[in-house]
Amino acid sequence: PTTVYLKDYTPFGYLVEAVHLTFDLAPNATRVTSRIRFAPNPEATDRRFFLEGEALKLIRASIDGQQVTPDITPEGLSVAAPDAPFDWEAVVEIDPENNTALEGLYMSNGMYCTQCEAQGFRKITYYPDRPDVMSIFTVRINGDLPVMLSNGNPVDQGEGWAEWHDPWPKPSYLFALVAGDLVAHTDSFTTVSGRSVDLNLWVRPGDEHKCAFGMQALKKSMKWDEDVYGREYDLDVFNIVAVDDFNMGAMENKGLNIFNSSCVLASPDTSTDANFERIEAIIAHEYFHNWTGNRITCRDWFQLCLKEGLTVFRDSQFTSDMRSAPVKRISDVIDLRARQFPEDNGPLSHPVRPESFQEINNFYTATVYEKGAEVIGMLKRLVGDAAYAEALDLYFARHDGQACTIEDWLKVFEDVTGRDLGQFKRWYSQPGTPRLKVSDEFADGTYTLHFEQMTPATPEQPDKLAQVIPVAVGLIGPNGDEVLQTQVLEMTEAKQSFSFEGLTAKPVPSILRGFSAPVILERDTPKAERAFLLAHDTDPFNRWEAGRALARETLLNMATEDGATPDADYLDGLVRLMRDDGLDPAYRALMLGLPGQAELAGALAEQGITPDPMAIWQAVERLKDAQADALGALLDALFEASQVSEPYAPDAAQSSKRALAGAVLRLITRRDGGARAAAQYAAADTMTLQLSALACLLQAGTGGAQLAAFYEQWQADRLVIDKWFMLQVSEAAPEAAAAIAKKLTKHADFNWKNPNRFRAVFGALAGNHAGFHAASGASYALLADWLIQLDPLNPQTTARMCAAFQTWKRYGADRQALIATQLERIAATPDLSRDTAEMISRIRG
Ligand code: HT7
Ligand code: ZN
Repeated sequence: PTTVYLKDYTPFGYLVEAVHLTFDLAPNATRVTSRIRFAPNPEATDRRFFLEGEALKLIRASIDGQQVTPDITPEGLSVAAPDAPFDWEAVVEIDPENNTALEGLYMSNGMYCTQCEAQGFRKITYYPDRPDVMSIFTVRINGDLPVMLSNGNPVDQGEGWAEWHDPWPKPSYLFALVAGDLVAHTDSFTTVSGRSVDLNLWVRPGDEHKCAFGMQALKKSMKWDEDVYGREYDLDVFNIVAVDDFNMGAMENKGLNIFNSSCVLASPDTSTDANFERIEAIIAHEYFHNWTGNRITCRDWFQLCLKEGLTVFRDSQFTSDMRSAPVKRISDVIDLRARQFPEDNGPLSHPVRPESFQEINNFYTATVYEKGAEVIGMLKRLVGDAAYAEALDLYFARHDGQACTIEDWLKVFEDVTGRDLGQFKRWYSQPGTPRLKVSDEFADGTYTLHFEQMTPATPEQPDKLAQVIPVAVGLIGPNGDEVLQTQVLEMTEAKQSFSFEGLTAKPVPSILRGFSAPVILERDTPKAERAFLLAHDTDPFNRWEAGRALARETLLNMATEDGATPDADYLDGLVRLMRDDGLDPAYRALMLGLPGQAELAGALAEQGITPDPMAIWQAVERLKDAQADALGALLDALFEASQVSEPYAPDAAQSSKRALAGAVLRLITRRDGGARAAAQYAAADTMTLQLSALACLLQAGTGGAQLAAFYEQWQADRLVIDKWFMLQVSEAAPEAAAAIAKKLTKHADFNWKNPNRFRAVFGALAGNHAGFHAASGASYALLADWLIQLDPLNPQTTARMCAAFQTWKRYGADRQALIATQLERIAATPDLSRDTAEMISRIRG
C-alpha cells in the first residue's frame, strides 16, 4: 500500500476553469460525460496530466475534440496534455446499484445518491480529485425520476431532466447529486441582507412528519451564523436530503447537504430528547461548513482539522447558546475522554494534523474533530474573545475562495494579536495527551502552584516538546468564598510555577476550570478538597469534575481491593447536591453519571494495574446500588418533581427535566425491581419516556414482554428498530452480550449491509465493556467474523469498527491472546480493503 506524506505536497499542474457534467442515470449503467476546461497552473512546476479514477469504464476521451487513448491504471489515467488551455471530454460508465461501499454514486432504496468526501468523486468520473483544485460546476441530470438535485441553484428543468449551476468554486469532494421519489418539507429564510432563500428538506414519502424539527434547527443555525460569526448564506436554495444508507452522520455538499436519516428525521414518538439535540447539532455543523470548509476549504487532506476542528468548535458554541453551556461542556468532555483519549494514548494515536496516511477515510477521527476543536478553544482562551472574533473576520476576508493550511489559519491570529504561535502549533503536530502534574505550597500569605507537563511517547514520536497549556484557575477560601476569580495561567515551559499573594489562609485550588486544555491532570488531591469543591466550586465544570473524581477513585478502589466499599464522602456530597433544586436538572443528571467502564480500565492500566472488566462492572453495579440506597426517598421526590405536564417539546427546559427523571428512574429500578419503569412504559406517549423505561426494565432483567411489544409497535420504523437492536446489546449482562448480539444477527431485520443497523448491534457490543471483554472471547470472535464479512462490501464502515480493538494491550495476557488471534485472522483475510488493512496493521503495532 502507498503511504502519502504531507511533506510531499505539490500543486496540481493545471487549474480547472469550469466543469460541465451530464448524468444519464441508469441503475447498472449510468453514463457520466465530463467537459472540463483545463489551463496550466502558473504555480506548479510538474505538468504531468494524471486524473484520478476508480471502478470506471472509460467509453471515450478527447482533448480539444481529438480522441485520445490514455494510459489507465486502477488509480486513474494519464495522457499527454498541452502546455496551454484545453478542453477535456470523457464519457464513463458506472454501476450505482452495485456500489455497496456507499462512496461515489450509489443507490439507497431506489434513490440515487452521492458521497464524495474524501475521495469518492474519482468513482464518478476521471478528475483531479484533490481539495485544492476548485472549480465552477454545471450539472445536467437526465433520468426518469420525480426529483433530481445537484449543488448550487436550479437553472431549469423539464420532463426527465434537470440542470443545476453552482456559482461558487468548489473542490470535487463537495459535489453531490440526488435523484429519486422524494417529497419536500419546505420553508424559507430571509438573510441579513434581505435575500430570500428557499429551504427544502427532502425525504422518502411517509417521513414527512419527521421534518419540522430539522427545518427549525436549520433556520436557527442560519441566524446564529449571521449573528455570531457574521456569515450569510450565499445561494438561492438550500437543500437537505435524508438517506438511509450512509457511512457517517451527514455531508456538507455545497447547497445540497446529505444526511444519514438518523441524523435529521425526528418526531416526538420516534425520537428521544438526545436524538433531537444531536440532530440540531449536526444540522448546525453541516450548515456551518458552508463557510468553514466550503467557501474556505483545505489545501490537502492533512489539513482536515482546518475545517472539522473549527466546525465542531462552532457547533459546540451553537449548542451552548441554544441550551445549557455547562451541560454541553461536560458532555463534550465526557465524550472526549471516552473516544479521543483512548485514541491519543493507543496504537491509533496521530497528530491533530496527521503527517502521513494510507487511507484518508481512517483519519476522520476524534483526534482530528474533537481534539481539533479543543485546540481552537484553547486558542480563543489565550487570545481572548475580541481577538478571536477579529481573527475570524480576517480569516474569512483573506481566504475566501481558497484552499488553506493550518499555517494560514494561525497566521491570521498572529497578524491580529502580534503573538508568535510557533509553540502553540505543536498542538497540531504532537500526538498524545499531555499529563499535567500539579503540586502546591502555601507560606506567608503566598500560594504557589507548581506545574510539570509531560506527554508520553506515541507511535513514531518518542520525544515531545513543551506545549502551551492554558490553565484556567480559581482559588476558594476555607469558608467557601472565591478568593481568586478564574484566571488563565499560560504554561509554556516543561516546569512552571505561579504564585498568588496576599492570601489570609491556604486556599483550595480549582484547576483546569471549564477543562481549559485537553490534558490529564495528575495531582494527589486530598479527598476532603474534592468534597469541598463538589460543595463550593463556582465553576460548574470543576464542581462536576470533583464529583466525578471522587466517583472514579472509589470505583478504582472497589475494582481492585477486596472489601473496599463505596466512599461515604462521595455519597454524602452527591445527596446534598441532588437536594439543591437551584441546580439545572440536566446538570444534576450528569452528577449522577459515573465514569465509563472503559475509562476506568484505562485509568488502571495507566497505574500499571491490569484491568479486570468483570471486577470493574461489579464495582459500578455496587456503586449504583449505593447511590440508590443513599438517595433513598429523595429519588421519588426528584422523579415526581421532574415530570413534565406540558405538551412535549424537545427544548432544553423540558429535556433537562426528563434527563434527570430518566437517571433517577434507573436508580429507582434498583430498589423497586422495575415497577415504576413498567408503569412509565405503559403510559409513555413519547420515545424518550418509552425508551428510558425499556432500558430500565432490560437492566432489571424483566423487560421481555415490553421488548416484544416494542418490536410489534415499531417494526415498520427502521430508525426505531435500530434502537431496539442497540438497546438489547447495550443493556445485556456481561456474560450474555455476545450471545444476544449473535442471536440478533440472525433476526430477519438484521440488514447488515445498512451501516446504521450494523452499528446498532456491533457499536453497542463494543460499547458494552464487560460484555465485549467477556473472558470467553466470544464477542471478539463474533465482531471479527462480521468485520471479515462486511469488508468486501463496505470497507469504510468496517475499518471504523476495527477501532473497538484499539485498547487491547491494556488487558491481561489471556484477553490479549484472544484478541491477537482475531486481529491476525482479519489481517490474513484475502483481498482485505486498504481501509481495514491499515487499521488492523496500526492496531497490531
Ligand atoms: N465532512 C463530512 C465527513 C465525511 C463523511 C460524511 C459522510 C460519509 C462519508 C464521509 N467521509 C467524510 C462530515 C462532516 O464532518 O461534517
Ligand atoms: Zn464536519
